[in-house]
Amino acid sequence: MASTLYITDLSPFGARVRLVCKFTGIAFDELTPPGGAGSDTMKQISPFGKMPAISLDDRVLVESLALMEYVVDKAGGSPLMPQSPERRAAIRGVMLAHDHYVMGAVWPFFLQLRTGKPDPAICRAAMDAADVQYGVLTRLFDEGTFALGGELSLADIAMAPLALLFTRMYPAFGGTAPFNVQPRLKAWWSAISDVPEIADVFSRMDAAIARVFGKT
Ligand SMILES: N[C@@H](CCC(=O)N[C@@H](CS)C(=O)NCC(=O)O)C(=O)O
Repeated sequence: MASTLYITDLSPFGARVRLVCKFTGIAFDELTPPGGAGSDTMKQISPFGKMPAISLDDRVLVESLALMEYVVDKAGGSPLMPQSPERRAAIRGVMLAHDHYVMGAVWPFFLQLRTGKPDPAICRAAMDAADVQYGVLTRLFDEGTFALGGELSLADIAMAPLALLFTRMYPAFGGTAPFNVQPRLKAWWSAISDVPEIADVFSRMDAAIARVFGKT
C-alpha cells in the first residue's frame, strides 16, 4: 500500500510523527504539502489542509496524536506506548491535555505569527497564558525526569517539538520559555534534549526556524 507523509521540517506537529518513526524504524515517503499547508490543493488531499497527514490508497489519516499511535501500531508496539491500560490512559491524558489546554492558550500567538506582523502584546499574553497551563500540566507528571517517570513515552514526544519552538520563539517577544524557569519543566527539558533521536529532529527544526524566522 502506498503511503505518503505530508510534512515540513518546520512543523512541530509533523516532528512528532517523524520522531515516532525514528524510534520505531517505520518509514514513509515524505512530501511537502503542495501549495503549502492550508492551501486549496492540500485540502484536496486532506480536508482541513493541515500537516502532518498520511495519505494511503483509500483514505487520509490526520491529527498528529492519532498518527503517532498509528506508527506505533504499525511497528507492532513500542516501549513509547506500554501495554498497561493505566499507563496508556495516563500518556493519552497528558497528550490531549497538552493540546487542549496549553495549545489552546498559545494559539493566539500562532495566529499572530501568521499575520507576518505579530502584535507583541497579544503574543506576550498568549505566552503568559500558556505558561500557566504548562504549570498545571506538570501536576499530571510523575516523579522522575520524563513526563511519566523514568521512561520516555509518547507524552514526551508530543510535547517536545512544541517546547523547542517556544524555547526559540519566546525570546523574540521578550519572554522566557517555561522550560528555562519552572523546575519540573526544566528537568524534563534537560532529559529530553539529551535523547539523541530528539536532538537530531530538533536540529532539523532549528535549521528550518532559522530559514523562516531568521536568527531568533
Ligand atoms: N491538531 C493538528 C494541528 C496541525 C497543524 O496545525 N499543522 C499546521 C502546521 S505545523 C498546519 O497545517 N497549518 C496550516 C493551516 O492551519 O492552515 C495536529 O495535531 O496534527
